[in-house]
Amino acid sequence: MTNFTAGYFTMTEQEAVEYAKGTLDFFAPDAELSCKEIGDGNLNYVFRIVDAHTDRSLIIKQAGPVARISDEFKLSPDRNRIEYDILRLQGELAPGFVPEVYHYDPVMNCTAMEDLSRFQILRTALGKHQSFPHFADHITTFLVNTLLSTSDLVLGHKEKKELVKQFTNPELCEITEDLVYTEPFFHCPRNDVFEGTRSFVEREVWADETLALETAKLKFNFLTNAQSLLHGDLHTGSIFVTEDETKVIDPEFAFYGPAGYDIGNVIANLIFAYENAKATDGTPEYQRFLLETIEQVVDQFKTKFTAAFRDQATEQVARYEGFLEDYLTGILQDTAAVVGLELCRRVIGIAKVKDLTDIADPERRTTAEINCLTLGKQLILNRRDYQTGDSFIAAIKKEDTP
Ligand code: SR1
Ligand code: MG
Repeated sequence: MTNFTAGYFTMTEQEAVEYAKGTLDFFAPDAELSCKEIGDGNLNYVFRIVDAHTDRSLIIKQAGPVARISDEFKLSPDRNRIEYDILRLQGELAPGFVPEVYHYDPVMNCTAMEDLSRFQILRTALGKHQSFPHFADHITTFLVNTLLSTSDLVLGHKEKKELVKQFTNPELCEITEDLVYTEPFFHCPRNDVFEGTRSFVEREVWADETLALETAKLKFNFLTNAQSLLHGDLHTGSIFVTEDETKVIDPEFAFYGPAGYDIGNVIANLIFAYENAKATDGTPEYQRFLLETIEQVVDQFKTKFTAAFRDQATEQVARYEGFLEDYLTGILQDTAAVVGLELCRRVIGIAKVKDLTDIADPERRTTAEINCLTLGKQLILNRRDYQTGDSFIAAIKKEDTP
């Protein structure tokens, strides 16, 4: 019998079955359990456990001591506590948009949660050129509900500061500070640039001092602007979809930061899907679906945020004439900048996206990557110019090659 209470170790599939049987009040005593480790992210082990008698299943997600992508990243397994806490909070703020969590274990640093196997990862589905007409509506509801409700606009300021403490996440934030805001913008040894794209990066990114200065300003915004409780890593690999439902997973990077960080990640990763679609001969209808979704994410976020603010804001001074407009302008400006940063970092930095790396033809991959970098620079440098969905679309279409 394995002892799961004496100290932390990373589980094998067999130990995960034993853990589920002995520790979780989920399966019947006569359950016939099997397990497969299905994690394909950078940081964790994900065990799917199924009872052959009933087909009931659950997920045990265990934080590993180092990142799977590289053991240079040493990470506190406490991120699993953060993930459990925020999934419960997001489940209250945005019901139906996150998996149900059943159990958290601070010794084994694992969380048991709902199995979403009937869903697909959005990045994978978009790679197969599948459309999700309700996605913009769903994700903007999730964004508004989580970002507005955790801000000083709505929460009492002492209550908000308690949440800031609870979700202080220095190690995971450091990864973002390094991989998103710093390393891509100088010749850092950890970068990983595709050969065809390299000369463009050297000339247009690493040699651009104006760009470097703007990224420095943005990094300090990320470090200091405790505006909303963020998901912190809201790319299309952190989103599960069916035709009718959307669930946001993997919030282990959660912390208090600029609201535009989450919105910008969603948009940038839809742009990766768009670049992939162009490079892999996605139909015009499919490309149009992606552009319309991007436009709707921006515009529906603004509309829903405005309505929810009018309904929920409790801070007296936030209701002064013009305040909401100024606040939203700031969020959209941060959004545009983060779209730009994410577009650049996934091309230049160590953490890649399949949308680009799966483009088999080297010339097409280079074109897609250079489009991302050109657009990324434009959005970082001119972030004040992107306040509407159609302004984002105009910028994206400018990079379209004939
Ligand atoms: C070391 S972790 C690399 C990346 O994977 C995560 O999903 C985050 O996006 C992070 O930047
Ligand atoms: Mg993740």
